[in-house]
Amino acid sequence: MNSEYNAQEIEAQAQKYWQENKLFEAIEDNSKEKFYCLSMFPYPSGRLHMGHVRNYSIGDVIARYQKMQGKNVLQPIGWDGFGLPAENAALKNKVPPAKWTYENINYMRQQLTELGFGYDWSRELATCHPQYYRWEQWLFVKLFEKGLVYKKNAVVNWDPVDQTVLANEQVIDGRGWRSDALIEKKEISQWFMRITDYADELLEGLDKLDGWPDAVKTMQKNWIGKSIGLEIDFTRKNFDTLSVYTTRPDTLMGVTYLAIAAEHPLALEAGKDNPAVQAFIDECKAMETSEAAMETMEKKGIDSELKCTHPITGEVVPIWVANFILMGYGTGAVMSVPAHDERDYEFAKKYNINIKQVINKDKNTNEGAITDKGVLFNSGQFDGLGFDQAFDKIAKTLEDKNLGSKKTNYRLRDWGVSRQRYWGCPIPVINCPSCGSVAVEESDLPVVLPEEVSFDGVGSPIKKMPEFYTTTCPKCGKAAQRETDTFDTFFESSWYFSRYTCKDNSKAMLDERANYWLKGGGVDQYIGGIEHAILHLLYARFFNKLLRDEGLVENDEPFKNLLTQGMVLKDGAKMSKSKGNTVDPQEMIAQYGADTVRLFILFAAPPTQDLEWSDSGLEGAHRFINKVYRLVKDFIKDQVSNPVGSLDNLNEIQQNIRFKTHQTLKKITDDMERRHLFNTVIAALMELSNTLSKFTDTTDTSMVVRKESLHILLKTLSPIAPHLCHHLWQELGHKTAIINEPWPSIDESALVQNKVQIIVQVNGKLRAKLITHADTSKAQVEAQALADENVAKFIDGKTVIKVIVVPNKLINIVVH
Ligand code: ANZ
Ligand code: ZN
Repeated sequence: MNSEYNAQEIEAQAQKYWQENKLFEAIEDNSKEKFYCLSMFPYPSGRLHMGHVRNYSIGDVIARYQKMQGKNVLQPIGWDGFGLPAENAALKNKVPPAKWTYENINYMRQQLTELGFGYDWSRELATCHPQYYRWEQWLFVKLFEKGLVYKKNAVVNWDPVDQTVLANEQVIDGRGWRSDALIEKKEISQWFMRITDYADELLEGLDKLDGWPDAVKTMQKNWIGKSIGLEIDFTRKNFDTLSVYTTRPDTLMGVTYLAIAAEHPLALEAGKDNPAVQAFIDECKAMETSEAAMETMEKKGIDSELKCTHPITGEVVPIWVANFILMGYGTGAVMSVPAHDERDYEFAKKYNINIKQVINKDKNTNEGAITDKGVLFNSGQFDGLGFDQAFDKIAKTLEDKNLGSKKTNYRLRDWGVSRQRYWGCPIPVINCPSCGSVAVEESDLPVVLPEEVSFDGVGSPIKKMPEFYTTTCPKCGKAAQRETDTFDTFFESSWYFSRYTCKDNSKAMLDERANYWLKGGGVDQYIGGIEHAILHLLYARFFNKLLRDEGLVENDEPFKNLLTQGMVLKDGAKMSKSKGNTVDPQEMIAQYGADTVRLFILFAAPPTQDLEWSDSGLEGAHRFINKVYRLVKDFIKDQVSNPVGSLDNLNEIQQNIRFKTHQTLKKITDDMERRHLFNTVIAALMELSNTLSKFTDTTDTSMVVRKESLHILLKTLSPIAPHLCHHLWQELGHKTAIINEPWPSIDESALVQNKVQIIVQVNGKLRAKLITHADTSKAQVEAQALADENVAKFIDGKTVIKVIVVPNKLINIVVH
């Protein structure tokens, strides 16, 4: 028997045992409650980083804990295989992206194994395998038939020197990453998915996601950005109209100008006869169009000299062209109310446009726009109304004149899924000169991405491979070309969690097993980074609804509970390669063992908060692991034979040990289950082991007490430090694996501290024995005695004359 803790040996043995006994292979079983525990799958970048270790340690503790609760647990893992880094690495190292990716997967799989994560490896998948992506091509074809995908022009980054489209990451300060050329905006035809058809359901579904952090739900809500307003027509000459979208129709009587986007048809029309307007439009074209940039840039505009008529007052209103109006939102035109909107105020001040206040009489526009809602004035027939009344009455008035109607708008746009990259899933479409875009026939799927390619970084190799793209049209049979764009890699990560349930199915995308694992609200626990709060989680929710409407799954939502873990910091900054402050998990595992690394990372902070890396913290974790090891080894040394004895007659010290043990168990069960506070679980177990290390008594009864406590310590520590606990459990002589043990149950009677036995007499004769706290009050002891069944029998129908209490010893009830 080794007397020194040897992490390498213990961990290799435990991992071998789990693997040989297939302890984490999940099988569908309707007689058991299922628990699907999922951590966001990694991008195979080459090596695990500490953020991964944290994410996967949290997931593993939850999965192992739920298994000990008797649930049928599924914890799968796989690889988010496609993506740009593989292309960059290919260029640098002269290996095809596929080869690089598969090599990384092999290395990282070994790392995950060494960390002891309880994955069902039989379900491992990589999204860059044709057996995976064929099914998203299949789904795309279905959606194509349903009209849920369509083609539209969209802007891309165009490198005029390399003659290629660049990803946003490849544009650095406005220049191409390789060519250093000034990047141009270019419009090309791309594929979109109608996520906006699901905007309302995606929004309303958030209310039912009780297991999600509020912050994430708020971010999604804002991203969807539902707003209810009016579309109002301002008439122009020849009965033409200019429609605006507003959420504040109550300010209609304060409109002093209209503002339209530079791309608005009316602006283009004005530009034809007005060179100054045209020059302004050209200037706007060169600008960045992201919403964030729109917020911060200087507000500029020009009077188009066109006019229109106010729908209520009939007054003439000037039309301006402005750089902060988005063509893609509402109608691309805004009724401007400088008195009540900050942007309009800034603009009106700059260009000397009239400001007319119509809300909140008691406030003054000298200091800026008055944006809060209030009572109308200066508004003719609408004076005195509040926001809701004014909204309704103005809507009604305009509807009657046929000059307006209620309208709901969303900030959410349809999802552009085309990428002009190589290392992605080919979009299964054939472009025919006569038939247009035709979906690839189901029987011809998958469209396989060639993996043996020479990669020079200038554009996608498949765009230069006639052997890939020349084909015939499935409709008319004429020569045609395959689509050479690939899907946005968010496509793959939007449904991988459902494919884990049946990844061996070569006949269908999903089968009944998906419903088994996803029933009751989807994945039971999803764990990942907050950086995925919006896009990944929204796309996954969207895909789940597409799959549901295709009849492939029953649940409405994919993730029932979501935990977003905090970042891993070093010296206060996020650990990252670019900052050069990373700690390599591999080195730490080699030095201390996986259990120490897991324990440290779970102990250093609650899962949802940021964690500061600390070498001394890691050493502290290591000392604790060693301490538990020694505790158990010392117990084994003290154990002559299998300790037998009862837990009924304990002395005070023994009682205290049991009290501490069960009190700890009670606390950590709650912290594990409800709050996921693994750091306080570990703190409580450290305290318990301190108590136990001082209790070295070797009497039979004490050995029984020690054994019970050690069992509880090992079982509850096992989700966190699984190798150590697996090893020590077997050292204690068990033939079973600790991971198959049920979570220990709390003995409430052990939680009664300082127990004393009190003799209850009636007229001097023994009638009962009570167990109570040593410090129980006289009145309470008396009440407890009188409530005893046997005592009641002897005082029934008699009068109690006197009750004598000898504290902690005796109570005598005198009756006659
Ligand atoms: C008049 C008004 C008065 C407005 C007022 C606000 C305050 P959400 O909630 O995001 O839907 N707007 C409409 N279309 C726009 C576009 N294409 N580009 C820029 N701004 C646009 O915001 C709706 C409000 O944003 C609308 O209500 C409109 O300005 C502006 F005191 O109309 B409002
Ligand atoms: Zn054709």
